[in-house]
Amino acid sequence: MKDHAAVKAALRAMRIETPSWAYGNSGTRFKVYAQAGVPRDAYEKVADAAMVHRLTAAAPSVALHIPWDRVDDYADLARFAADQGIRIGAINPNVFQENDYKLGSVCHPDPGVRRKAVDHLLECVDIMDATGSQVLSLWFADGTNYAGQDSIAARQDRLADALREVYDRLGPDQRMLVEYKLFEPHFYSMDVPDWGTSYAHCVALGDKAQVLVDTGHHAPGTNIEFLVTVLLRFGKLGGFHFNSRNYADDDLMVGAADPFQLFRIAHELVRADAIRPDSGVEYMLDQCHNLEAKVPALIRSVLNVQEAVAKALLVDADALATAQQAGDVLGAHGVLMDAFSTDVRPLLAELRTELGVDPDPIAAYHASGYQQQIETARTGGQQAGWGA
Ligand code: LRH
Ligand code: MN
Ligand code: MN
Repeated sequence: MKDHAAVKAALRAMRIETPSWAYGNSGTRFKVYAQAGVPRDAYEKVADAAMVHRLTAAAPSVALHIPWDRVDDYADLARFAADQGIRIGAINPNVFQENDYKLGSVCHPDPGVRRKAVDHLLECVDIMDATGSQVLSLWFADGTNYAGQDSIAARQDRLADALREVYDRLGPDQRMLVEYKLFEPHFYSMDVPDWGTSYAHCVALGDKAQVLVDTGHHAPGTNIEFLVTVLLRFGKLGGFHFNSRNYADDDLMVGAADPFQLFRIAHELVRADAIRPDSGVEYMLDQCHNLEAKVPALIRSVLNVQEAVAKALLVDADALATAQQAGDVLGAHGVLMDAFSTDVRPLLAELRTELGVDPDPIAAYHASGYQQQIETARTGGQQAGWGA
């Protein structure tokens, strides 16, 4: 049996970043559902993120999406976050929601549109400087719908040029993470469809460029823990956008559909000692909560990640190595399954008590009166940014 104190120490150090956009109203392609009490601006999103951190002691930063979270004074927003006990995490530029970007952003055939997109990315590095953020989180909706619509090769060249210009603008402590996505919004070709494309561009750029794995962005059946392991091996895993999927980019609560997949990913991360905050791997959520209340959904998501990681930390690495070495297939698999089958909730409750937070953060949220408070105080909440 693994030493519980060591497991708790690792969990105590682990940080999970929540996304500002998960606090806003969202929906499906067909309808955005307004909820009472959702934030009206970036400050209120930061306040909600701080509430998640107060209750979990595990989510000390919030990612921003620009321009969804545009404010007059980013240093002031960072100060507000610090007053609330959290900090600004990754900055996510948005180059997918203007008419100009219909045919792409940094890969657009028109150099004028490309210039506009790159200028926005550079502006986001300025926002990193102002907020103290060290992570630029890039995702491009660029692609084509029809064979022959544009040159795939030329688009790769344009992508490389844009990434290079932004990379060269990064400060010494700043990194760029390049996210990929199999399909959507484009259906014939995406310009960064997979981790291989992202990896190749990051290698060409240098050490400050790494791959971002969004767990919802793969073909069904993709072995995500395999690609995570390969990226870790080459020092190119920059971070995650955690969420859960059944069919496509569902953006449901991490660990909801397949907690075993999350555990398998966590096992590879623990094996590589990548849970530590200084490991260089960012643990971020990328979700939207269409039906459920947002703040408790984010709390639940943080708990789901902690549960998967706790189980992974309980894997008896020596027994596993011995079984693997001996070619004991069932024995090795059994070691993993023993850990996965462990109920880690008591251990996590104990950890929370030690950290001075309620052992049941969701119950604590409902008892706190926060939901009633925001519903009374906030009217006309902001849409997360996308949707109908
Ligand atoms: C794209 C994506 C990307 C965006 C976010 C809102 O599907 O995963 O990370 O920035 O959703
Ligand atoms: Mn994402
Ligand atoms: Mn996505």
